[in-house]
Amino acid sequence: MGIRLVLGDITEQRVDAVVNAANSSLLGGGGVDGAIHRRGGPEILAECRALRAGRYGNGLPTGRAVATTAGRLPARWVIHTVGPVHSAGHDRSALLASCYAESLRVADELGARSVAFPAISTGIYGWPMDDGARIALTTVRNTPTDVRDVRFVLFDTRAYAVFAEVLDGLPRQS
Ligand code: AR6
Repeated sequence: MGIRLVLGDITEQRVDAVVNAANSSLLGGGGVDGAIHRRGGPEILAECRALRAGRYGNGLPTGRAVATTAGRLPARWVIHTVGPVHSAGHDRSALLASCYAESLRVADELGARSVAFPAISTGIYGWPMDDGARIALTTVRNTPTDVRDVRFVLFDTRAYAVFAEVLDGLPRQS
């Protein structure tokens, strides 16, 4: 599997699946979530509402992932995952790692070969970028998957530089 870093907007990525940094309600929000629903149109929200009316009546738990259509985005699916809110007192890293691993598991179920990830939890949910990048890159590198192309889409040059430094420091793949 190849990992690439891209500076840009995740809603513009031509990939099989785009991952959304959602919240448990699945009903939208700000940041990546707001951008995906705005650009993707109402079909995505309609499927999210259907999930809430069915399997996820109590919302999507933190660390889990579920797929919908990508609506008008240049992708086939949106994989919604719920990152943990950063906490100075509690180590929630395993939940953040789970977002990446579960998203890849859902991508495999869909048959997706290319997936674009945002830096989950590093915006409104307050996760420090360097730690968020380390968890993102090590989890994706170590998760067995049929996905061939994993793209991290970073919104600004600082996030891109942090991801690039962490990626450079990872042990080479065997
Ligand atoms: N493309 C790529 N990256 C982006 C984009 C974009 N269009 N927009 C923001 N980012 P956030 P979270 C970056 O806040 O921290 C929502 O309200 C951003 O700079 O989108 O997981 C949800 O509904 C940051 O580095 O997600 C939840 O309530 C990263 O994406 C909550 O926010 C993630 O920022 C989730 O918070």
